[in-house]
Amino acid sequence: MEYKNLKYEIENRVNVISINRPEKLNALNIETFAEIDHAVKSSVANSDVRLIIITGVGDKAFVAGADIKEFINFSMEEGYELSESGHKVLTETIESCSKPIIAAINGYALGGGLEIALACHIRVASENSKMGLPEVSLGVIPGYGGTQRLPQLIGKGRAMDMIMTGKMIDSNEALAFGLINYKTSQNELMNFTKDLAKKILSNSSNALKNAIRCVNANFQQGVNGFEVEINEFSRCFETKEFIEGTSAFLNKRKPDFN
Ligand code: CO8
Repeated sequence: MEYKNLKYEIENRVNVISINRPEKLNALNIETFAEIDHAVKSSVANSDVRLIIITGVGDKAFVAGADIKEFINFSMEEGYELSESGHKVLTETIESCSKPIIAAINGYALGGGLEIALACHIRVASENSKMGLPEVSLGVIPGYGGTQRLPQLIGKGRAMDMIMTGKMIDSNEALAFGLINYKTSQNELMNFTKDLAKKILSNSSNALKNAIRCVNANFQQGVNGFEVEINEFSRCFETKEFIEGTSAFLNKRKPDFN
């Protein structure tokens, strides 16, 4: 499919999805959001892809939030629908994705933009990045999971502070908080993220998929993550990748999981 607001590139089994509305600081309109959903699902279905990187086009913004112009006249019902459909994409398509997803944050990650990054499995940010949930300054609250995922990552007190002040934090503070996993220079962001992808992809895709499911289970209400782990652990046995990984170890060679 041709995307209007995304760049979609596959190289070395890594799919880079770049949100491409730089003149609007990559603000997420409904069309762009639907394209991200489609692009990630296509990559999951594509056996040539083993890992996904989401980033923004330009050197200023990852995503500066949901497109404010689009929801300015919304009714309560429309707001509910927007938030509910957004939750579905972030939870089912991104957070629960069976292939690793890394957010390469290259500038402003605000509101819905930070919420996309929070749903990804790992976050790398360039030193010029600014992250925040400024929704209360607009008279709304984070509507794409920010009130839930931010405290899960950085703790309740810090999340309350960020959400109530609406302030932006820089990549140093984000790193200290554990909001991002790695900080790089602006120039090195994509190379660093691709190197990280390479490292992850030297491991078994099947094991990665099972591990993602187990970690996510820890945050799902009513789900016993330990039981999920027992099941997912046992599912690894008798797979080709388990045989490859263990026999490579015993034969003192690197496993080939491609
Ligand atoms: N929506 C729409 N347009 C945007 C947005 C946005 N979020 N962010 C930037 N733009 C546009 C600007 O309007 C401007 O367009 P134009 O040139 O046509 O006037 C262009 O991008 C460039 O922006 P600026 O001129 O403002 O650039 P600056 O460098 O001066 O400032 C900022 C950069 C500080 C990032 C500034 O643009 C800003 O504050 N943007 C808004 C940030 C924000 O509040 N984001 C949160 C939005 S709300 C949200 O994400 C809710 C998510 C939950 C969804 C569920 C809702 C129910």
